[in-house]
Amino acid sequence: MYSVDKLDASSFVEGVDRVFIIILGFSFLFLIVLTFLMVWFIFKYRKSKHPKAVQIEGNTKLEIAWTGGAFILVIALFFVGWAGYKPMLNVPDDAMKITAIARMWQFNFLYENGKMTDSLVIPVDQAVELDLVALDVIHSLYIPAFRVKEDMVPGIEKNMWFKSLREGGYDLFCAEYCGLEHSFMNARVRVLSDSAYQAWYVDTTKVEIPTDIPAWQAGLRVMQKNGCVACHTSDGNKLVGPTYLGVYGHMVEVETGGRTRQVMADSMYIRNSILDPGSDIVKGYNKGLMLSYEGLVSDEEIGLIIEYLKHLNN
Ligand code: HEC
Ligand SMILES: [Cu+2]
Repeated sequence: MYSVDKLDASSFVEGVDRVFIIILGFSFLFLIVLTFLMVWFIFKYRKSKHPKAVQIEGNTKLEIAWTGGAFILVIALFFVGWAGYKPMLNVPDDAMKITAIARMWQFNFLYENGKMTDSLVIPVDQAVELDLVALDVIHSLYIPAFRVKEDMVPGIEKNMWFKSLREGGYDLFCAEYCGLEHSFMNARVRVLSDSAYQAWYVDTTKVEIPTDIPAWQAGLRVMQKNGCVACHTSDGNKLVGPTYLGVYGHMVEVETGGRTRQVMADSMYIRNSILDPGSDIVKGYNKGLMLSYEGLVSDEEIGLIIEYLKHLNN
């Protein structure tokens, strides 16, 4: 079923929208008043009525009025904005903790019971605190429907919190340009009823891999889910990383601890490339771009990835 996301789904919506609407209102007001004055002055002081230019020296009262007026307006707007912003700074004590992990170009969410997902699943009416971890470069976690956005900076501990008031699905974006596939770095927020959330949370079985499709297709699914396809193609083109085409079962030139050597790309090598990508660096590529998938991709899933790589060579 097709439905458009609702755009007001957290307790911050009111405070943020209020200041937005007020500023927008003043912007329109000034647009109309200034445009009117401009047109009116053009008409009033046109050349045929005033052939000789006159120097006007200024008007102290007027200047005090608009300086003072603008000052009061801006300070008032500050306090309206502050009222909307302040609740975001105070994380409630009963907030549920989830760790958000960003890497080029994917989000993952780690729950307190060890569950890991690529969409953020939370219960409705419950304060949620996200610990923000960036593994490689600066990202930014943005959920428009919740009116929250916070940068994720490698090496700096940051957090954010929110409380969703409405069940449903919402978009989550990376809002900081973080490289080639930045525009595809997004995820979904799923807000569930309390009981649905509890049922989901206690189910710690690994994400089901469909068994009714060939292993190589399941392997491709695993790679799509983990964002591998952002850096690797299957058609022979270089992206951030080498193509998967023709890798399996062939010799690869890699740099291991500063020494160049040839290795056979067998199952061991593929497994090692996924769990410890920094040990063998494929010649012509940079170290440190691909991060370890230890804990994210299971042995079984690596098996399926290998089936896919084998399949590519047939
Ligand atoms: C941010 C980009 C990026 C992502 C995401 C990424 N990789 Fe890589 N990958 C690279 C780069 C760069 C290299 C080459 C340097 C190296 O060997 O570490 C590489 C190397 C590899 C190799 C060795 C290829 C060869 O030609 O010898 C394999 C296999 C591999 N990646 C699999 C994966 C899998 C599976 C995933 C997802 C679970 C993945 N990669 C996600 C960038 C990425
Ligand atoms: Cu990003």
